[in-house]
Amino acid sequence: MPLTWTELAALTDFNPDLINGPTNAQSRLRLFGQSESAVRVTLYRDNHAWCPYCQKVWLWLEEKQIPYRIEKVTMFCYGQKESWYKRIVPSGMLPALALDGKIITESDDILLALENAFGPLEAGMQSPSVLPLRQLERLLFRAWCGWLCQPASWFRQEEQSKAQFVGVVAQVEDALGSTPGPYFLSDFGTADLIFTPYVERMNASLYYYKGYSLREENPHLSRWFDAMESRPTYRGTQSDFHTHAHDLPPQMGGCYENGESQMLKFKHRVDNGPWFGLPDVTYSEPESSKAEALQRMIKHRQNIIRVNPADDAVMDEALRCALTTMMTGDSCSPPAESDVGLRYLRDRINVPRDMSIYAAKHLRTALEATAALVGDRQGPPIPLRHRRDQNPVDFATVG
Ligand SMILES: N[C@@H](CCC(=O)N[C@@H](CS)C(=O)NCC(=O)O)C(=O)O
Repeated sequence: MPLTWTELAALTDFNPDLINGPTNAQSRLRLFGQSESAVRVTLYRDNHAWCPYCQKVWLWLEEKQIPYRIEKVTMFCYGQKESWYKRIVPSGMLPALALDGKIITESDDILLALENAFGPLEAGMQSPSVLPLRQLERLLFRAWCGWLCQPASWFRQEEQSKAQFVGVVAQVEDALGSTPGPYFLSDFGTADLIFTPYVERMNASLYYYKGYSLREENPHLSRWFDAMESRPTYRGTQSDFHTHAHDLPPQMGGCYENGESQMLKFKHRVDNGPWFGLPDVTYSEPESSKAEALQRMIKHRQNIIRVNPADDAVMDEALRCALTTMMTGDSCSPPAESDVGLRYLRDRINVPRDMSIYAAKHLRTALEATAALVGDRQGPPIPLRHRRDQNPVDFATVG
């Protein structure tokens, strides 16, 4: 028998301090122990924490502990841009930053303005040591796009695109290997932030679409990822393989599978589990991760059940079954036919928007184990050209 919602609620006391605690995607105001009158900055970033340029600015503010507000905006690929945002930024592009009331767009210009106002994060954007690394990051980005986002054709073969990318990765390895520590320069700083968003997305997408494990095949990058994961700031913004594998196609205009056996194996694992042990995270799991997943499901359960393709009463019971399994370890048979609804939800958990990486692994695992008790049907496929299945208006009533 599944636990009731009241019984489940008694199993979690997860209640993070969103204002002064560790970096958290749900925060709307960050004070770092200062008073609200100290706030000079508002960051406009995308609702789902998918936008890589937003992640760069977000990390900078968190690392420098600058008090700021967060306003979340819809991206074109999953919904309609808010009219209040278009009045501030007519193109609708993200991120944007208000600094002392002045709006700045373009992530690099935002970082420069923040450096002017608050000082750089170690070596800054224009530093002679950072400039060549910024160029290397763009080179890596272009080589990644050339491999991931273009179909193989008579003039552009998969092997060539891969070789080009691996060649630039070798330059990144050299850059990382030339410093004694794990970071791009002797200390963590701006250069690491510049690489973070896309290297995270490369790690996920190349694993899923190409069967190539960036983090496991490159020792210096592996050490860099581990060092990044030692930082609570990065942990708070970090996504998982499942989220990126499915948020990137509409943002990038398509991601192309190579169909190789390794790729098919990796893809199957990202979609169906086991999620523990994937090279999207290596730090030790925090004790609170199951309680976190449970708290997030309890908070949003009404909307989660309403938008699910399964009947509301069926999904209510099925979800309680999965959560009961996650918290107690006991298996709980959900209603017949609930496999589709459970897998629909499994596929729409977003990291870090909804919860942190380990919380999501527990929840996906429990949803899959519970679904498997009643069937092997998958949920409706995740769209590739848009993600309007993730339109935030469906969750607008809960803060
Ligand atoms: N060069 C810009 C690029 C920003 C950019 O491409 N932002 C995308 C999201 S990642 C965007 O806002 N697209 C509009 C939308 O998707 O709604 C920067 O560095 O800020």
